[in-house]
Amino acid sequence: MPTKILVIGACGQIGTELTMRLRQIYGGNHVIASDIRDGNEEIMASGPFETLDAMNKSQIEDICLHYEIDEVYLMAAMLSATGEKFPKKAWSLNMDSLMHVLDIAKEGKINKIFWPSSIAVFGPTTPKDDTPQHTIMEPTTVYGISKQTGERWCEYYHQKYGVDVRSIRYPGLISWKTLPGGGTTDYAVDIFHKAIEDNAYNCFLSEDTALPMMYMEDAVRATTEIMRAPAREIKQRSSYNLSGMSFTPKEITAEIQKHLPDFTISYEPDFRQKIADSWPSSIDDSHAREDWSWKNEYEIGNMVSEMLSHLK
Ligand code: AKB
Repeated sequence: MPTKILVIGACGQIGTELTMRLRQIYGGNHVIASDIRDGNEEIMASGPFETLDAMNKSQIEDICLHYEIDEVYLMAAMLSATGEKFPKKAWSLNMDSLMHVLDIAKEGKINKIFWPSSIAVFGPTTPKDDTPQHTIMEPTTVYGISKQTGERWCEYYHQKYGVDVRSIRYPGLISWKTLPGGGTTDYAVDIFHKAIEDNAYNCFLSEDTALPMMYMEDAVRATTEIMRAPAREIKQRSSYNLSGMSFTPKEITAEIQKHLPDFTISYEPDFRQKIADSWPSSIDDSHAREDWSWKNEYEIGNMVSEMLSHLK
């Protein structure tokens, strides 16, 4: 029997591209897209779609049973910046949805889960450069606290109940196809749109704020690779550090100026600066490289060229 997949949060930044890739791999009818709102035309036309509230366990369960789902990718979440505005909502959405899916797996109704964690699990007391897999984790955002708690639950459900749950700590993700919503790393996508529309960008982070980032192609490939790896290779059942590239607003500006010499940037840091300052500048992902052969393909140079050529 071919694998049947449910993507929860299929219409968000990662969900949209991940769903399309999964449909290429497994076939449109084997990948059920679901979200609280409708998606773009591609998502709606390329396979089944279900309206689903990720906080409603019986809705998730009904869809899993109806479609005989094997794997759930839980992509619904409230990100760091929006989470600071709605802390209780962020906590409920991020935690309830995860606990529902873990419980459905524990009850034997699905076989495998992908759940995204984030570099937001780290905090100001974490070593900033080449942040190791195992280190101090004292996150200061609600989003980060929910991701760190989620990691503990994933490991617990794996050790105690044998649930096959796999996870990646995504850095900031950059894509030309989908827009991010409510994150601190969003500037790294906004900057391309503004560079093309206005030749100028007013950045909400300061020029020297280095953050870990990744091109969406790499992130989607990492996600499908970790899920297809043999279970014995997945040694971290909390979540894996994953690295693509690291840059500051000043560095990405210089790279964009190689293509658009008249592009200018100004800086007006807002509340997101404090969040960014609490996160790592770069990530050591040697465990992912050793355990399931992760390797990034995109650095800042080829990422910027691709972004601009697609958006122009
Ligand atoms: C955010 O900025 O909140 C996210 C993340 C790093 O998880 N992109």
